[in-house]
Amino acid sequence: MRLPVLAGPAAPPPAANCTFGRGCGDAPPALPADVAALVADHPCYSEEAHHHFARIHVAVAPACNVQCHYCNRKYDCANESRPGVVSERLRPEDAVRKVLAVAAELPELSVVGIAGPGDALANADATFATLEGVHRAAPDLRLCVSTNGLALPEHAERLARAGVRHVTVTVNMIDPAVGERIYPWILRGGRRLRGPEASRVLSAQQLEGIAALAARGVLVKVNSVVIPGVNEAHLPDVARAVRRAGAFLVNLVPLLSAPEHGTHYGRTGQRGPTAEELERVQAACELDARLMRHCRQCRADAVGRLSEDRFAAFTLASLPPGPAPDAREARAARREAVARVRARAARERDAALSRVASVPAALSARIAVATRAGGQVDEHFGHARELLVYDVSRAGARLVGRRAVDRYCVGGEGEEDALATTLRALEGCRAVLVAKIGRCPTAQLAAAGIEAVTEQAFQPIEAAALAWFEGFAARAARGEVAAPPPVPAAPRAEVA
Ligand code: CLF
Ligand code: SF4
Repeated sequence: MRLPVLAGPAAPPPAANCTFGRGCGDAPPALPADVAALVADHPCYSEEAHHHFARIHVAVAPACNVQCHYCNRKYDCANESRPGVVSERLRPEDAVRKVLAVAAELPELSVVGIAGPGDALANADATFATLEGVHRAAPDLRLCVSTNGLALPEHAERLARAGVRHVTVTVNMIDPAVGERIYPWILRGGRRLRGPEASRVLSAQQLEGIAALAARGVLVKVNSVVIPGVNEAHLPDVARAVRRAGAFLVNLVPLLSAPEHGTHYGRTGQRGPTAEELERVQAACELDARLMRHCRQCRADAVGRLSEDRFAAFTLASLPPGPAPDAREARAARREAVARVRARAARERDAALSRVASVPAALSARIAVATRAGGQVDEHFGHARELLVYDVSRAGARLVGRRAVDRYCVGGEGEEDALATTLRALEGCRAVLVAKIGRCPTAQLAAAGIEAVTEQAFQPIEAAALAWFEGFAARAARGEVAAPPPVPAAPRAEVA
């Protein structure tokens, strides 16, 4: 099966009467049924799935064949994880045991990934032993691999034969002049290559590897680290090139960089992008590629849904002795239950869409949503550690990204500092949809021009966003909507 390459929606230029001076975009094109089935329960490939399904990363790949200026290998791979030491590196047999034990505990587990802490294919023996062991023991779990792509062409066939249907390749450049500023060296054929030659070889291997996987029916996601002043203007070219090679999805990952990471970029003061810069790059790349916007930059030993980190609860030492029970039936039952929840959410979204069909196309509004799980507005404002930000128009509610916030309610008291962080994270938002909120933060949000909305509590997010938008559009038609207030300082692009 040659997989279709899908462009994302091209955002039209903002209309003169657009409330916020941004275009509103069309609904993204629907996926073909075979591809939709492949992504339906993958929390990274499907935004909707990330509310319902979990992944586990098994850290069986410590070595790397590339040096990136944003990586210190004492920490997790910055491509697929946030900086932080991997708590335990695993042998393949332990990795399989851990996967089965976690799968017995978490019926929502759908994906097993290898994402470092080095490069999966620079540790090919351990990677394939793990993949093949998991596939034998739990064939219903999806296999996922993340790689820098240097060794991809020679492994593409074996990955496909091992049952891997999802591969992430980190592609930060196609121009060696840009690559020189990201990669000091690579190891290839027993030689250490430096300078533009290193980046030329890396880029050629990445594009060839992506094409080889796509030709074998593997869905390729490309992660591109956004590095201001280094590659951000070049990333639309990268998106075009990887799309041509056969990539399915592009994930623009903000650079994580701080002196304490001990990386070249951290030591030399290279900063990550602001939220505004990241959005600009996303808008430019979206013309050519379908984008992932819900990445959590997770650890190489992450466990659970993307919004949670349960790795500490599943260390090798904490696993129950003896073989784990076969939990395939429980996972199948969970998939069916999730399918019912999603079908209901789709019906409610479609009904809400029909109610806003006559709203002017140029009207859109940005809102934030507090959610815990299940794709609903179900988190209290004071408990939220992150907010999902959506642009809402008559075309639907489109995820823009997520914003980390400090928990406002600590020990029953409201934290003023936390509220200041939240207000910055809510830049440009008209409303925040929450399950519950106190009078004091409601008033402070209102003073900043942001409505706190509880009427949509426990409703599916898209339907809830559209229901709020219906009222907003009515107010806009009556001339009751003011321009959003300016916000003092642009926050850094979201990282967990
Ligand atoms: Fe893991 Fe990566 Fe597979 Fe997902 S993560 S190997 S594709 S199962 Fe997902 Fe984590 Fe982002 Fe990666 S949220 S860092 S994109
Ligand atoms: Fe680090 Fe990953 Fe780059 Fe290797 S490919 S140097 S592990 S970020």
